[in-house]
Order: sequence, then C-alpha cells, then structure tokens
Amino acid sequence: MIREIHVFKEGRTLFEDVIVPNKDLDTRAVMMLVSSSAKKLQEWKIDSMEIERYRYVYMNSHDTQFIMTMDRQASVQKAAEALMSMVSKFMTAFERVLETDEWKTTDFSPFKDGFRKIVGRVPVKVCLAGHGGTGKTTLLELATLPSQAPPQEYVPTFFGDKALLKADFDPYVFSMFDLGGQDRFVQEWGKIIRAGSIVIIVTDSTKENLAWTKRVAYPVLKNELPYARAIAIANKQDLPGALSPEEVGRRLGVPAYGMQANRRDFRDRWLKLLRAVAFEEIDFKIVGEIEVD
Ligand SMILES: Nc1nc2c(ncn2[C@@H]2O[C@H](COP(=O)(O)OP(=O)(O)OP(=O)(O)O)[C@@H](O)[C@H]2O)c(=O)[nH]1
Ligand SMILES: [Mg+2]
Repeated sequence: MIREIHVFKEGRTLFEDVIVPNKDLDTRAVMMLVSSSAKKLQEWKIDSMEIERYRYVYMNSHDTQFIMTMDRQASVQKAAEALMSMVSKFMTAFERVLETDEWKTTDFSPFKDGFRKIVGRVPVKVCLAGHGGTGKTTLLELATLPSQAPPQEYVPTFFGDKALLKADFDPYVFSMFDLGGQDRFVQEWGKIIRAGSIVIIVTDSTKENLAWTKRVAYPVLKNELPYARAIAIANKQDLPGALSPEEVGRRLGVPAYGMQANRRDFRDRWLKLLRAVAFEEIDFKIVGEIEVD
C-alpha cells in the first residue's frame, strides 16, 4: 500500500500528499535522511530503504527528489513501477518549469489527482486467514457480491481464491485473498500471501478454533508477513457459546471485532472495518509483534 508522496527540490517541499499518516516515526527527520540519499542517485535510478514497517522508495530527476512511503511488506517491484509512472506523469506536466526558476513560484498541488490515480492502480493486498469453516469465503462474498445474499452452505475453498474489491476506500482498491483453511492447505499459504499489507484473522469465536489459530496459523503469518497489519474477526456471534469479541481479542493478542458474516445486514459493518484498518483508524496489531504464550 502506498501511503505518502513527498517531492523536494533544493530543500523545499514542492508537493506532498499524505493518505495514511505515519504515527510511529518523525516524518520530517526521515524525509531529510531519505532525500539526502536520493540526491546522490543518478537520473532515473530507483533505490529504497526500510525503517520499521515502512519502506521508502526514492528517485532523483531534474535535481528533484521523489520519495514514496509504502508498507514495508508490499511488493518492491510494484512500488518501483508506481514511482516510475508517478515521476513520468510529474515530468510531463512540470519538466519545463523545473528547468528554469519558475518552479519556485509554481503551484504543484493539481498533481494530487494524478498521484492518487496511480495509488489506485496498485491494489492493497488483504489476506483472509483462518481455519476451515470459520467464514472466510462468506466474508469475501459479503464484501464483493453485494447483490447476492452471503453463502449459507459450507464449501471448503481449495488452495485459495481472490477478488478485487472497490468500495468507499478511495484512493485504494483492495485485492482480497481468501485462503483455504483446511490443514492440508495451510503450508501453501506462504505462496499466496506474500506482499500482503493487511491480514484479517477469521475465527468462529470458539476456544478450540482460537487454539488452532495460535498453534497453526500464527507461525505461518509471522514468518511470511511480519510487517503487515492484523485485526481479528470474532465471527459467528449468533451461535450459542460464542466468545465475546473482547475475549477473542484477549486470547489472540490481536484486536477483535464481532461479526455475523452470513448476514447481509453486516456488509456495511464489514466494509467499514476494512476501511478503518486500511486508514489506521481502529486498533490493530503488527503481525510480527503479536505475542504468543
Ligand atoms: N451461524 C453462522 N454461520 C456462519 C457465519 N458466518 C459464516 N457462517 C457459515 O459458516 C460456514 C463457513 O463457510 P465458509 O465461509 O466457506 O468457510 P471458510 O472459512 O471459507 O472455510 P475454508 O474455505 O475451508 O477455509 C458457511 O456455512 C457459512 O454460511 C455466522 O456469522 N454465523
Ligand atoms: Mg473458503
């Protein structure tokens, strides 16, 4: 997921757009550090550096430094391509201005639309992880097939599936990866979830299922996606004996949100949760920091 763009020339900010702010680091200090490295790059060369769960991909063109802030877990290749098209778009509009002193008085803010379009071209990878039968495919369909009622029968997913999700997430578009949760597929998750930005841990809110999640799913997730964000879904809240979302969250060590995925009227809540985790407006946990007892 692309989070921010900053464009500097001679120490001045020409343009910036912060979609999801970084609350962990001192952005000004990081930008000074990264732009000093960017200045040394040859024209059109791309480089990157990582700090905690963020990746800074940067480039130098016309003595102007372009720095894109990404989730560290997301694909470097896709980030580099996005930065390339970003800079290319910027130069198409402003190359002439940058070659004279005119840049000092130019308003670069109209570039925001162009930048946000590029952000939308790199889907945010969201992975639905959990044991068989907990409701992952039900959640996928609840989100992506609005005109249909969510499935009531259980058809195990073979290996994995994915679907594009466009909703009220502008400028982001989500690519939802639905993992097969039967034991024989879990060892294959690594191949599917690589470069995922967000993990949704789906549980049916029973003790047995939470124990399975910690024992079987956590090692794979921690190994493959240590820098991704995670929330848990305490699904099947309608079933007798379902543990409360608070209890599910406490046992998993990940903030959990209650759900009834087989009910259409929960679609709105589900989409709002997805949006809130993408924009970091609700509690979540970084996968690598989940504590296992
Ligand atoms: N009672 C109840 N049933 C639910 C709820 N959410 C989903 N289900 C049902 O539980 C079953 C879960 O099926 P899926 O969503 O296909 O399960 P899955 O997690 O994709 O399973 P795998 O593909 O094997 O990993 C279906 O029969 C759903 O209708 C819920 O909130 N309450
Ligand atoms: Mg499934």
